[in-house]
Amino acid sequence: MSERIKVVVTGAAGQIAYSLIPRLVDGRTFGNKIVDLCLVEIPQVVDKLEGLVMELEDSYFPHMGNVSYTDNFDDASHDADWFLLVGSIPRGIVYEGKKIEERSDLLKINGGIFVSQGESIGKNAKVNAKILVVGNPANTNALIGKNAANNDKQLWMAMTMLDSSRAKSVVAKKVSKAVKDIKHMIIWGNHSPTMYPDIENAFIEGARGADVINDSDWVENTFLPTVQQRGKAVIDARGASSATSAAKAALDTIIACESVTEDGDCFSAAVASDGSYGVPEGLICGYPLVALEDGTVEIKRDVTLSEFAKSKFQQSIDELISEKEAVKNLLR
Ligand code: NAX
Repeated sequence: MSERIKVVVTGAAGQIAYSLIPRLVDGRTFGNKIVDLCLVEIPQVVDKLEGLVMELEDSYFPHMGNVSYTDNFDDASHDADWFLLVGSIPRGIVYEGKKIEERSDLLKINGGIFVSQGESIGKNAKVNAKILVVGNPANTNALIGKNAANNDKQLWMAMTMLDSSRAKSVVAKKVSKAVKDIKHMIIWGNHSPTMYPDIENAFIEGARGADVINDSDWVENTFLPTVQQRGKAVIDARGASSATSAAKAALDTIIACESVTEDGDCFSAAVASDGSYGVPEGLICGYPLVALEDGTVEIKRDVTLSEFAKSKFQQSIDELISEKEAVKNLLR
């Protein structure tokens, strides 16, 4: 009999989830495992999920197990293996009579959500559960959730895979190669415009980016701002934020965690710092990661950063420190 896995998705009626959820049960992301889905939404929209469940049933997914939906995250969290925490309140909406424009307001509102979700995960989920926070501000939401969960065996991540895929695409175009030829693309720091996509340590057909791309003006004035501002560019062009690419990045993060990382390669996500690369312990920071044979995920510690890279990375670390300060009342 095939192994079963339980996956909880929040924000299940949102646009990322619509692209993400069917692909969780398509037999690719989790291989042969039977995937039980538990979809979570806020009470105001939870009933809409009936329609999504109907579509999933109508789609002929042989690997789909039980599908349920709820507005009660605590109930949903029991014995779950994976959590995709996509749900959050976006910037620009009116919340309790106030238009949410400032990152600090966003941090506080969403932070509150992640305290209760973290507590439920720590108490109810599988001991080795993996949690991927997509909802922004993703790193600090993950910091709050992990802190509330207080369960060090569970792996809390914030998504930076989309930034890494964007960076690979920009480099591939620059050197006229395919995206599959660009590997080891590390996103250091925060999932925000301060992130540092590390072109110097990327591999372009096996050669170091620093040796292939000898154009510091292009790196500083084209590559970095293009990747850092890509989310905004998509919003400007599409009139809505990235959805299908964000869903693909979440799936790629799961696949990267579920399969042993190829020798010499790494993948990108933000995890709790253990002090590696001088980042204050506990901050959820974008790092190079490797997935090991025993199913655990570790920070890759042998990457050398140039002085230029260190100064860019530091700006992002400083931002993470100030975000932590802004939510300190939500940390135990
Ligand atoms: P949508 O507004 O389409 O969907 C979000 C859904 O979350 C809504 O249906 C809402 O009702 C639900 N929700 C809110 N609070 C919830 C809660 N407490 N429990 C369960 N559900 C809840 O947004 P969408 O475009 O799907 O984006 C979702 C999040 O991803 C946003 O915060 C967005 O900023 C973030 N993104 C993160 C990215 C990353 O790389 N880390 C990239 C894409 C995206 O911008």
